[in-house]
Formats: sequence, structure tokens, C-alpha cells
Amino acid sequence: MTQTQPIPQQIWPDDLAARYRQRGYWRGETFGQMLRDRAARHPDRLAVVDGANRWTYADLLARAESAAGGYLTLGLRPGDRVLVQIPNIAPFFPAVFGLFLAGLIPVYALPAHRQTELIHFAARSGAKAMVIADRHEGFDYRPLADLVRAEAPGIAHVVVIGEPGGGHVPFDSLQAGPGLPQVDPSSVAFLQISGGSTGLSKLIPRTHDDYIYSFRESARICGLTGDSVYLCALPVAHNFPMSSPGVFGALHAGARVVMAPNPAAETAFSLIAREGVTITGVVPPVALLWMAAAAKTPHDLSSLQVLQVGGAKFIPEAAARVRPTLGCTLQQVFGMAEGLVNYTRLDDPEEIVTGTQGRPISPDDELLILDDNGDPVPEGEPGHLLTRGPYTIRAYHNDPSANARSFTPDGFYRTGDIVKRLPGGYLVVQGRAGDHINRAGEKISAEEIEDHLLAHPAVFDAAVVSIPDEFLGERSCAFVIAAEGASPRAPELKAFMRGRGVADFKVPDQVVFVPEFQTTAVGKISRNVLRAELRSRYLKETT
Ligand code: OOB
Repeated sequence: MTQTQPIPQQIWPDDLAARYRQRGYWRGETFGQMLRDRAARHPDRLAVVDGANRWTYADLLARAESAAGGYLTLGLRPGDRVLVQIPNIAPFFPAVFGLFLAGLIPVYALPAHRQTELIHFAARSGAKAMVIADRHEGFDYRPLADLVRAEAPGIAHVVVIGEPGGGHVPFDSLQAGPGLPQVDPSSVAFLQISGGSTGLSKLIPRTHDDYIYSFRESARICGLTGDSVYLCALPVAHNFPMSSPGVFGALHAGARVVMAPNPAAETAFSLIAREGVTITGVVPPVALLWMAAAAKTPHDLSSLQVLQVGGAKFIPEAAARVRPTLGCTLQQVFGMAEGLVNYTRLDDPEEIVTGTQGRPISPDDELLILDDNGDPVPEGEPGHLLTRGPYTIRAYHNDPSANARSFTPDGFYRTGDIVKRLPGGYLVVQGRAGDHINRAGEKISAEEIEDHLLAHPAVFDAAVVSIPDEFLGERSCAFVIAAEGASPRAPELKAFMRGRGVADFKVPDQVVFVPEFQTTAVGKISRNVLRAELRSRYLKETT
């Protein structure tokens, strides 16, 4: 495996870039400057809190500067990529701001990712190091990092927050060095992971300019001030809790970030009460659990002003129950790691807040809603959503075939979502054109799971589809044809997938064995047609 991969970049056409600057969206600010500025303005204000730490803005900057110097002393150079797998703990911030200050590029993995995914991210990005936490919620990340390093020889260092273990660099040993580089605000700040509708996840390059615009404006739309307290309940590496307005929007506003180790109602409610949390964001299944738990909780939730719900469709009936049960304003968020984010506004009428997924952040978000032939649909009719704008990427990193599929020649991103637009520009998400499963906000590629199942010797063929699920929104169902003479069982296939080192949320929720894939289509049919047929047959037979 060669490790020389291009430095990530993201390029908008000159005329659009000039417009985005002239309109004040892109202000030439970097993450590093943002933290320095906030630490200078209010050094003693609390910035980040978790179960073990309470750090002011000055503490955070000092720790980030030590980390930045330490990374460079290890031999890393500006532009190098660093795989980051850190759960919701305060040290996430010095670790990643340290990377930003050193001009290094974090590649954000989720805590749920395992070696198969991590090795792919390392190879695709050409990562030179990893930063991890020792353990979290009962899982030890150090042996996992060793497995990754063994397969991705470009990774020269594993930096560990907590107890380092053999051959690793303790995060706390990193020391400020002689000087930090100038960082170009139009350069790529980090790579995020796409949910991915086909095959393996793609890497999403976001620049300082474009990302800071998205969370600065999000913070304004969500009413954040220096007195706000944001609870990070979802995994911080997700775009939603990271930037909508998320932890970075909160820090931009000079607010306080509270890190929840998990989104369970008991964990979140006790933090809301203890820290006076004013705003947080969750996926629909978490919102359902919180609404059910609210009536019996001993915790005082009265500080909570806004509950954001996004990542998957929140049905209007559930949306209408947020205020009566939790006593706060609901904000629906429909976004994507590739860019575009839509919000219902805090003062929107009830029917907009409960019945739509909001409208875009920016007046320069260009949205097209097209029929199957690529023609605009009449206003109010459903169609394919395409978008481009000042914080939506124009290309994935190092992935020409995905780029050819996902972007039009004039730079619109094909979201794969089917939406309709109401007067006022509000969107209602109707469904999806692609073949991924949106399982409680985690996006799972059917093709990726099928490829794992096909690697099992007792599997002749497999097709993975989404099935509606009352709680998860969607669950995954694998239809499997056993190989001749074999009779595999569901637990065996699930254990096999876990053994291949993939995130647990990708293991099929349900496995249905079928003798063959009957299909009405003639000849060699596409996987999409097959999946659609299996899904509708299953739904007909079970309802
Ligand atoms: C967020 O980002 P991703 O990249 O994990 O997933 C994006 C996809 C969208 O294309 C759409 O299919 C789905 O997730 N989605 C929603 C939704 N929000 C996202 N579908 C229906 N209703 C919603 N409210 O999921 C994400 C990124 C930033 C903010 C919020 C969510």
C-alpha cells in the first residue's frame, strides 16, 4: 500500500469564491485564530466541561498550543493528515485545536468505527499519525490503533489521551515548540467521513473559511450567546453536533460546551440540570427516549431552551410532543456532512416547526429540485435535491469515481434526498433516492454490508435493504441466499461481520434467508431494482 496521497484541497470557481468573500461569508479566519481570539477576549470563561475537567478558554488555548508544538516535534509537517478517534471528552478540543494550530489535518473517525473502516480512512487520506483516547464506555482503543498501524504503515505515531500503553505517545507529554506555521484560511482544515450510499465511506474536505461560516451563521440562527451552554450528546465527530451549531458554533459564540459520554436520558438530564444546559441536538430515536423519560425524571430541565432534532426524519406527531414533554422549543435540522444545512427558525410558527425540516443557512445556498430527467419540478412537488453554495463541497478527497457520480459538471452536489419545497423556502424531506439505510441517523451503505456478507463462505448472495422501524426510523435487513449445501444462521453471520472489524451499527438488525431472488425484471438486473423488490415484498408479507 503506498502512502503518498495528495494534500486535500477544495476549490470553488474564482467568481463564486470572490462572491462568498465579498458578501462576508468567508472572512479569512482559521480555527487557530478563532481560539486565540476567544481566549484573549474572555480567558477565564469556562469553555469545555466533562466528567473530569473544567477548562477555561485560556486553559484550552494553552493545552492546544502544547499539543501543536508536540505534534510538530514528533516530525509531523503542516498538511499531514492525522486520524482522530476520540469520544465525547474534553481533551477532544486541545487535541484537534492543536492539529489546527500546527496546520495538520484531522480525519474524524467515530468511536464506533473499527479496523476495517479505520484502515480505509488511513489509506485514503495517507494518514501519518493517530490520536485516540485510551478507553471509553468499556472499550479499549489502544489495541485497535495497533491493528490499524500494522496495516497502514504510513502511521508513524499513535498519540493517546490517558494511559498510553506500549509504544504510544502520551498526549500529556506533548510540549509547545519553537514556532507554529501560518495557516491559510482557504486551505482544508479537516476531513470528515461521509455516511456513504455506495461502498466505503468517502472523505469530505472542509476548509477553515467554509466551515467557520457554516457554524458562525448557525450559532446566530440558533440564538447562541456567551451565556449559552451547549450539550454535546451525539458523537462529536458527527457534523451535526460538531457544527450545527454544535461544539464549534458554541465556542465561536464564547459559550460553554458540556461533553456527554453518551446520549442516554439519565446521563443527559443530569448534565442539563447540573450545568444549566440551554441547547442540545439529538437524532429522532434519542428525542423519543428523552420525551418518554421526562415525565419521571428527578432532574430539573428548565434551563433547556432549544432541542434540535435532525439526522433523520422526525415525524410531525413526535415533533408536536417536544414542547409539552420537555418544555422547550423544537428546532428541526436537515443537514449533511458535505455541506448544506437547513433549520427551522426559533420563531417559526408551530406548523413549520413540526411539519418541515427547515430552510437553508445562507442566501447563497443554491437549491435545485429536479425530476428523474433532470428538469425542475413544479413548486411543492417532490424531486431530487441538488445544491451548491458557500459551505458545500465541490468534490470528495481522492475519489474520482465518487466525484463523477455525486457532482454535476457545474458543481452541484447530488444529495440523494427527495424533498419538496414549500413557500418561504422550507423543505420537507420525503425520502431518498439512494440505497443507504438511515439507522437512527447513522448512514449505512447497503453495498458495503453486502460485500462483507459475501465474504462468508456459506453465503451465495446477499442484498441489504432498509425496513421502517418505529424506534430507529429504519433498520437494516439482509436477505441472504445460502451457498449450496450450507445452512448458515443469523447469529453466525452477525458474529462474522463483527469479526471483520466494522462498526457495530452496520451489523444487520435482521437476516432473512431466501432460496433465491425472484425478480420480475428480465436479464441482469441492477442491485437497486433487486433491493427495491425485496423490500416491497417483505413489507407486503409482514403488514
Ligand atoms: C447529517 O449528516 P450526514 O452526513 O450524517 O447525513 C446526511 C443525510 C441527508 O442527506 C439526509 O438523507 C439525512 O441524512 N438527514 C435527514 C435529516 N437530517 C439529515 N433526513 C430527514 N430529516 C432530517 N432532519 O445527518 C446532519 C448533518 C448536519 C446537521 C444535521 C444532520
